[in-house]
Amino acid sequence: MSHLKIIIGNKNYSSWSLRGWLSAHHTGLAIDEVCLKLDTPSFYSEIEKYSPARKVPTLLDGDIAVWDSAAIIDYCAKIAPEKYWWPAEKPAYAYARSIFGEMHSGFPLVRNHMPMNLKDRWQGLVFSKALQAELDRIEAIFTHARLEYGADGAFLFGAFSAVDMMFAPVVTRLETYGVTLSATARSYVDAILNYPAFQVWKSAALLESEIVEADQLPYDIKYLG
Ligand SMILES: N[C@@H](CCC(=O)N[C@@H](CS)C(=O)NCC(=O)O)C(=O)O
Repeated sequence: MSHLKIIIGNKNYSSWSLRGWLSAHHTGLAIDEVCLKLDTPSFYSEIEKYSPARKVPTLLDGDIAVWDSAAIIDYCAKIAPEKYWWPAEKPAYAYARSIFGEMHSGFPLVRNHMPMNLKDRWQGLVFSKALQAELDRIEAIFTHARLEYGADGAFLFGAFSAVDMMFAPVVTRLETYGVTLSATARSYVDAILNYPAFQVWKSAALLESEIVEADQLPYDIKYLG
């Protein structure tokens, strides 16, 4: 039986960690958790003990280390194959794999200009054209997946899957930065925000006291509120 340990960053800020943590929890296996504080001198001396990439999240399964959030999701699917990770039908699977990869390697403006911060909340923001185009693409992805493949549940492919783990951090950003969404995309965002495992993560995030990022808007966003 696997004994998992997940090394993560601050729950309020570490978007990549959220993915790894959700996937570890999805296995249903017992998990120990080590939370390293981002942007502190001890982060690097500590993370070196666990990960050659020196980044969170890193998953340990006994003496096996897996780093990178997508690799962790993949590994968790391998050790808990009885859980739902991917849709079975070829068209849904192809779309799921494609948007999973698109999220992992894309959306640079959303990543850089809309940092995850679960304690923050904005309304009345206007985004640059380029940033808005990325947000529109995310909304289109949510809408297509929900309408084509999501009928069996509230998530992109029905029940909570690997793809929802991948998109969960971006969902929190849509909420934090008050992005206006269609009813279909909004219902998906609400499903993630109300998902019990995410609620556990968020409750812990709200108790954290560290401030990692300055509370100011990046240049790709204007506040008109
Ligand atoms: N591609 C990696 C990125 C991981 C990553 O950049 N993690 C950040 C925290 S959210 C980190 O460890 N930052 C510390 C640093 O880069 O010094 C993944 O998907 O896990």
